[in-house]
Amino acid sequence: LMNDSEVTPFSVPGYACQRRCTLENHNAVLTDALSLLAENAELSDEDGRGVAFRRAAAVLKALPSAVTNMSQLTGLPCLGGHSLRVIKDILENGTSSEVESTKESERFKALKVLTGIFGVGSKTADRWIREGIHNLQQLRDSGQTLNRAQQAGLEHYDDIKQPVSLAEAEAIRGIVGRAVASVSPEAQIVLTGGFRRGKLTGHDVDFLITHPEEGSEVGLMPKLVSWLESRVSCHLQNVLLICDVIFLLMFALFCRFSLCCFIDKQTRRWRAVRVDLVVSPISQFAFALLGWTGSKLFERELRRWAGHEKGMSLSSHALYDNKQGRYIRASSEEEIFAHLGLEFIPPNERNA
Ligand code: DGT
Ligand code: MG
Repeated sequence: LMNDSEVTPFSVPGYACQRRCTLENHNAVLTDALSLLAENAELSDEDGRGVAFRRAAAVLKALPSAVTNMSQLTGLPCLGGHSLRVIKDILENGTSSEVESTKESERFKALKVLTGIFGVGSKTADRWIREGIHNLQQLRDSGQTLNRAQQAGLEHYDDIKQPVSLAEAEAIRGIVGRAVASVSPEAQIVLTGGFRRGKLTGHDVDFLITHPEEGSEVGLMPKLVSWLESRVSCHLQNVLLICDVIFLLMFALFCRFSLCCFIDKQTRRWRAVRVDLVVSPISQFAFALLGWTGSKLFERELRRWAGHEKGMSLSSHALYDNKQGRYIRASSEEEIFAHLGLEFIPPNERNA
């Protein structure tokens, strides 16, 4: 009787928020393929299909070793027929014909380029494609009306496409930290998003700002904006090199803004980087920290777990118990996991 380890099926819990998933991925070829199909579905407004592929990829990311045989997948959650076909194709042929043809399709390429412009979503990109616009030059030549965000996005396209390094994120943290300290000395700023999960690069830099005294965070964002605008006027006065940041765009949609520009000290040239700033009252800080740390799928799964398994509603602001009809307070991420009946998962293991 053989007990071949190759055919011992893997076993993982059903929700990504029940699993520890570091950045170490033993199945990158498979998860890249499924992620590409997820991206294509999301760009085509098929969110259900997108989530299905994301969940399947997350299950494979959580496995302790590489999949070599389809029989190892028996009984794993979230692997639907479509995902299994793609995995089988890759295990048998080295590539998936569906993934390859998607990657090469004109529509996918155009959607990627156009939605790569800051401020352009899949609906806008789709409309442009139907009008015959497939690339940046065609967009520039088309005379389409662009809003302010999109204009800046188009202007800084190459910079924004380039990943942000941890060193850049830390430099920006220093700049924004100084700005925050000068408008509100007690306020605190935390790096969230992928960098908090241990990633070494990101598509943006995410910060969460709070104040130890409830209510004192009110008005913090406008003050921060004024401070940064005074730096812009310093730029206009031709002392460019001592002011290392200007914010190009501020989305005053509540307490959030993004897209900034700063000087790269080495090259002495401006570089645009996406920065997401969020301000949270201290009473909501733990929820905001959990909600803005990601990964996106981990967040989605936390909310699904809360809703389906616990009868609760989780957001980046609060946790609500639907049966008891009341909000549940928490002052740390650990407390939120405990309220949800989940084992605490530290940020570097939330890379679902
Ligand atoms: P990156 O930047 O490529 O390394 O990837 P992440 O993981 O930093 O993802 P990002 O920057 O898009 O978002 C960070 C987290 O913030 C993500 O897990 C979900 C959350 N998030 C993003 N956008 C929104 C939003 O509009 N509302 C809320 N509540 N959360 C958001
Ligand atoms: Mg990010």
